[in-house]
Amino acid sequence: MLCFRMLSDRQIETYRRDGYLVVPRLIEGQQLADLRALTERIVQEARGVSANDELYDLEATHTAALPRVRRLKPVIFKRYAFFHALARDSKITSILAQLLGPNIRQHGGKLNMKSAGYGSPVEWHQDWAFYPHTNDDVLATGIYLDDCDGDNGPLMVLPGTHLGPTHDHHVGGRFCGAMDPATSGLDFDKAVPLMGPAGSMTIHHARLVHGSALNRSNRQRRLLLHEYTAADAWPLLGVADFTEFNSRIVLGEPTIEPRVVAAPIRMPLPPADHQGSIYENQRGTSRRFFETYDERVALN
Ligand SMILES: O=C(O)CCC(=O)C(=O)O
Repeated sequence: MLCFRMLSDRQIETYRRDGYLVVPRLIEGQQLADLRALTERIVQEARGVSANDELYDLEATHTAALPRVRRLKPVIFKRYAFFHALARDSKITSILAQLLGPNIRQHGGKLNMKSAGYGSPVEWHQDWAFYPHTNDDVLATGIYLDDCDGDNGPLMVLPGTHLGPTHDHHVGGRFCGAMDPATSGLDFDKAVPLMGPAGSMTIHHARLVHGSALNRSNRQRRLLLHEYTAADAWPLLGVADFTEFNSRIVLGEPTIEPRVVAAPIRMPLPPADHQGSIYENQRGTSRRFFETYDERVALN
């Protein structure tokens, strides 16, 4: 008999109140080894790639000879059976069902690398600012491929902010995918790092303010992010391909009856000057919170 890890009532209450959870060691053994091996193979295949493409988002210091990959893009879920299956794994969906209900769609996802010594920071933001929906039963999970502690760039969250406003993620009238830390009115000293051994899964609500710092350690930190919605949460930016939209149902059934629940919305329009991954979008930011690799090198 298959036996799934379930959240306790207390964990569900904590998620509703604080907007996040960590489930330690959800992915283990051969499955974790396969995840790491496939990721390493895809990163090695970036040798010879000289610019960002459909699969790779590259560090500014990447060269074709010395591959430095910052992110594997959402196409991994279509191109690799392993990633497709993991996003639907019942170990994950049985937990999601407790938070989102019995019908769930994968919105997207990616695998963020934070390479040892230089892995890029991600500025404070709310995922909701990128993909508002008709209701906010929307969250992201993150599976750590490596042990993650305070030194190798853990995902950091500001508890309870999923119940507050949707912050301005625009600069000069264009979306930039990052909040201005100086005008947000938030106390970033209250940020909580989400840490755990490899295979642990973080969960954060789409409206929760989060970000992560430069990796200053000599250990990499890779995080496989899956974005999920209740099936009746429909994206306000629209559905381009209905068959493809329904192909992303990971649990239960699709619906053509979106549930509409009021939540603060700002549309991510007009699009960012540097449209692409969050790292590209955030190049438009006027004020940064986290130190960048270049700043660190200049200081030393
Ligand atoms: O990789 C990280 O630490 C944060 C990633 C994130 O928040 C995002 O890509 O939306």
